[in-house]
Amino acid sequence: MKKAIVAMAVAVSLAVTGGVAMASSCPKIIKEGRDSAAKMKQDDPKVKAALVKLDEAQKLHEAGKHKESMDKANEAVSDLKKM
Ligand SMILES: [Cu+2]
Repeated sequence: MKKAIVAMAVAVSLAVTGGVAMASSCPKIIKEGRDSAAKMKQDDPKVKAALVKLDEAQKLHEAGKHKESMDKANEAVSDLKKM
């Protein structure tokens, strides 16, 4: 029983630190997207669409929805990489 409690405590602390790492990852990915978009044609509809996604990611990050934020930001970054 004691082992189970220790295992749970470890799992919880891993989840917490993982959450913190994720929270600081969104701005990094958003910045990466903005940096690559800045080097491209600003009037390209695909660049504009990616920037809209990055704005959404920023809002999601501020709302504390880091998982959704990172998904959006990664989507924008991979869109930009395809160009
Ligand atoms: Cu975040």
